[in-house]
Amino acid sequence: MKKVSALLAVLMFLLMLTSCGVQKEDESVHNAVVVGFSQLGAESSWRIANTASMEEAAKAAGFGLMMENANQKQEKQIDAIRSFIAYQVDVIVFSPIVENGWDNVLNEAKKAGIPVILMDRMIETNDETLYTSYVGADFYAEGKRAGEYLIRKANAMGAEHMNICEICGTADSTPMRDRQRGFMDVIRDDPRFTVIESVDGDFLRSKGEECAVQLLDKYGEDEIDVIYSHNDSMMLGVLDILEKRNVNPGKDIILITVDGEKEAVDALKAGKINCVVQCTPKLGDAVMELVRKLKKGESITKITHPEESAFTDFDDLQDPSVEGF
Ligand code: GZL
Repeated sequence: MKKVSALLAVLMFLLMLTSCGVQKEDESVHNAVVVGFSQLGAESSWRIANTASMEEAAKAAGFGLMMENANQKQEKQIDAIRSFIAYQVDVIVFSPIVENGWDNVLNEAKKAGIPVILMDRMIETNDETLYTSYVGADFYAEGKRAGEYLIRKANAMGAEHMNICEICGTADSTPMRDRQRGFMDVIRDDPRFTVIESVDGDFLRSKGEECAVQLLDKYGEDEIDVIYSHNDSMMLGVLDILEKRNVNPGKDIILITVDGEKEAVDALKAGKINCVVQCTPKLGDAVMELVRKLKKGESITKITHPEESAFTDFDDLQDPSVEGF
């Protein structure tokens, strides 16, 4: 009899262990957070660094990351968001390639009860409830920094007049619209400055080269005093062409760019670029912190801008803090 009761006790103990085990496993599965992430493409070093930041932050947070790369196509981003809804991810994060055309798919996410975080770029909508939060730069402030640098540089040079060529990022994207608006708002009332042309470089180095050829062929290097590029990739394409044509970059033509990738900051240190406005790609930690708060039912801020500044040829460029990403 004693053997039977001992056997029953062992069986009960094993059953208890396995049931706890199953429950623990259920809990761990149930609590696994899955983030659906639609990345717009791989057009620049900034974008590559941004993707890495998201992957590293998700891993560090212990979150699953379903990432879809849209290769610069809005329709692929919309398809990706629909697949995240079907999969019933916990949170959707995406960097909208352009500002318009998102209301329908974001209404589908809203109906599915899935919160949406905009990372890097903003959308244009009349319904602010379509997204829970935005994490990304204040591009208008970045554009203003570029304009403020140019005024300081013109003052230092005693320039009477400067012709400016602007090389723009992806049309209708937030960084393109606001980097242009901020820059123009600063220089507009200063009679020393004339923007002789704005061209579309789509944030691509190859198109930056094409724009430089087009502008130099049209105006000649003597007619162009300043080139303002909405990102480093396009500016590095401009540098390639200026050097091929024996135009002294940073001297014959003032070069102002945005992002802060290492190759551009190194060109600043070499005197080939005059101003690099910072735009950090490292947004992953901020995004995943918002995801963590959302999952715990905590309230989150609607807008998060990272701290940013600018490196210029007025700075001590030997300072170790002057470095690119
Ligand atoms: C800015 C980001 C822009 C970068 C470009 O936050 O959206 O897109 O400035 C990138 O380099 O292509």
